Amino acid sequence: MDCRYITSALKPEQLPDFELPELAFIGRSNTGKSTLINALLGHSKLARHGRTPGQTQMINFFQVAHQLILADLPGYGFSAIRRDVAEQWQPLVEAYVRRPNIRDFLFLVDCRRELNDEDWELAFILGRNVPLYVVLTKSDKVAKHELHSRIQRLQKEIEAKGIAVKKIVAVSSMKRQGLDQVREDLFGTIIPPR
Ligand SMILES: Nc1nc2c(ncn2[C@@H]2O[C@H](COP(=O)(O)OP(=O)(O)O)[C@@H](O)[C@H]2O)c(=O)[nH]1
Ligand SMILES: [Mg+2]
Repeated sequence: MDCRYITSALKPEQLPDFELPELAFIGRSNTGKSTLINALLGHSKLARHGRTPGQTQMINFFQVAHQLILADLPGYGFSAIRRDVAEQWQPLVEAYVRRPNIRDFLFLVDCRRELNDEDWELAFILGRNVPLYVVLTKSDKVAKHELHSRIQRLQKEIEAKGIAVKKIVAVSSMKRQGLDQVREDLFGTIIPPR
């Protein structure tokens, strides 16, 4: 299957226009966005794993099988550490989310974390465009029953906030769990190799 890196955008004016449908991977730094993109595509290092969270404030675009665009968005949640970096994030992401070819937002949350005000604010903004596809990452880090109650609790919290959600799924890129579900829900006819 043909998967390739297309381009990166550092500034709003560098955002490309695509005709193809696009899936946006968005979440805090270190939630596993890049690892999930690689795992979904059966690729070991197409999207780069960040060693230094918050350093690269770029959106990286990948094309899959000439049919789909995947966008790896820069993480957030480090404003206390690097104010200058955080200030680049907002205008870029605000311009990004308005692009009409975005089909789904994959909102990634580490399954061991609670959402804070910053997460809720973003979820609200994203959910206004398209119902969110919520992905609880690193499911290998918690017991099954814990994961189950985490999903149920999150579902209630999201409903209470009035945020539109398509689905909540749990994945482990490391143990390769939940990946088939995500592909089935969002990849359409594209079937990447196992
Ligand atoms: N245990 C576990 N670790 C993971 C998983 N996915 C990613 N990680 C680790 O989490 C860290 C951050 O991952 P990365 O993909 O760079 O996160 P990003 O900043 O959101 O792109 C890395 O050390 C990964 O190896 C997973 O499914 N399970
Ligand atoms: Mg990354």
